[in-house]
Parts: sequence; structure tokens; C-alpha cells
Amino acid sequence: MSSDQINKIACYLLNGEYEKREVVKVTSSIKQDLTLEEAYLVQEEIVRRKLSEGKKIIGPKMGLTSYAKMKQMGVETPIYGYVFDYMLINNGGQLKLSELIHPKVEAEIAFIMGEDVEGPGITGVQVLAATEYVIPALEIIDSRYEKFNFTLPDVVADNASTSRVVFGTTLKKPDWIELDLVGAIITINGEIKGLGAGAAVLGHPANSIAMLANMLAKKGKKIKKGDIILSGGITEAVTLQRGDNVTGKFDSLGEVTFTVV
Ligand code: 0L1
Ligand code: MG
Repeated sequence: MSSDQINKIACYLLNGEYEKREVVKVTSSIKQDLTLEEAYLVQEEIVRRKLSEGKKIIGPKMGLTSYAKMKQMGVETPIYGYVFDYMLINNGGQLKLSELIHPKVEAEIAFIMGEDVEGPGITGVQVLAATEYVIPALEIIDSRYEKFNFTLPDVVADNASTSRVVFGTTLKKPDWIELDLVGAIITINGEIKGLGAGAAVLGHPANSIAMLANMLAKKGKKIKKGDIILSGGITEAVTLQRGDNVTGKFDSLGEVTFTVV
């Protein structure tokens, strides 16, 4: 794919994000035969542009990590994207609907890395040894595509639908808890809307971070000390509406909340 085409698709998706409007998926508009490899080149261009605008990376993230979601989408591989500083919302803060398109929320466990982790061949056990703390998180995804309708290359190019993140404030050493058994529920206005356990994430959330290290290695990249990494949705993604009071309750890891205004 030419650099002109990479730039054109990156610009198309960034305009969708910054102008808060849906776009037709790339594989039905600009490039029908977009491959997964090419999609990551578009994602890299989007990341490069955000960095050049002064935005800072908080860490990479994993997406499509539950077998149920992979099956639903007819895909066999999880994907990664990047979380930036401008996406962060304080715990207890407000999500402004006017800044987004059609957001959904999912409960996740985030890893604060105490050491670099460089693949290939990384295992979940190695990830746990390199993790400083785990914290609870609510990720707000906001695909730039109409009705969240996309193929795997489309969603990779769109930085894995990444949009906003609320991190909780309970820090736990990863060896204090069995992360696969950590239960999480999402309530909206007091009603349970999603639930699951850490094992929904590739059997154990640390496996997801290991897979990330191994995927990054194919690009000559690594997980870095200080990265805060979302390991993937424990619950399904729940659509948000103005006025929603959203709480993620995590066994052993406390609560994360925000309000949609
Ligand atoms: O974080 C995620 O799992 C999102 C991946 C993209 C899939 C979606 O937008 O539903
Ligand atoms: Mg997610």
C-alpha cells in the first residue's frame, strides 16, 4: 500500500474522531482489500500524528480478547491499539457525550508495568513478574464506523475503537489476587448491565498482556516500564446514554465510576 493511501485512510479516520461523526468502514469505501498488516500501518500513522500533536501514550491496549466476542465477530485474533493522555477521565468524573459518537463501556483490568517486556515467547507468568500493580478500569470504546460495523482490518486501522478510559485508584500487587477469578459487574443507574470474570480475557488477563508483547515483537516493539495497559473486556460492551451513572465493581479491586453528561 502506498504512503499516500496510508495517509488518506489515517486522515479519514482521524477526521471522524475529531469531528465526532461516523464514517463508512474503510473496506466499504477507500480500500476494499485492506489487509490486517496494512491496517496496522494505518494505525501507526494515526499514532504518529497524535504524537506530533503533542498527545502522549499511556500504554498499548488489547481488544477483542474474549472468545465470545471473537466468535461473534468471526475472528480468531485479538488486536491492539493505543490509549493516549487526552482520553483519560478521573474516577468519579464526567464523560461528555458531545465529544463522542456512540460510546460503549466495558470493564477491564489494567496492568501497570514495572519492567520492559519484550517478546517473542513471553508467557503470562513472565508478565506477572514484570507487573508493578493491577488496577480496575472502565474503557469507553467509540468506533468511528457507522453502527460499530467493521471487519478486523477496519477496527485495527481505527485504533481498536479506543476513545476514553477511567482508571480506578485501588492498586494491588498481581500476586495478591487470582486475576482469572476476579469478578466484575457494570451497573448503570443501579441496574446490572454486564458481568463476567477475569478468565473471560484469554483465560487469564496476564495471557493477554503476554500476547501483546509477542505481537509487538513482530513490529520490533516492546511493552515499556511505566506503560498502563488495558488487558481486554471482562464484560460485554454496554451502550451509554446521557444521564447514565456508570459503576464498575471489581472483586478485590474496588469501584470505578463516571457519569455521562
Ligand atoms: O477494546 C476493545 O475490545 C475494542 C475492540 C474493538 C471492538 C469494538 O469496537 O467493539
Ligand atoms: Mg477494551
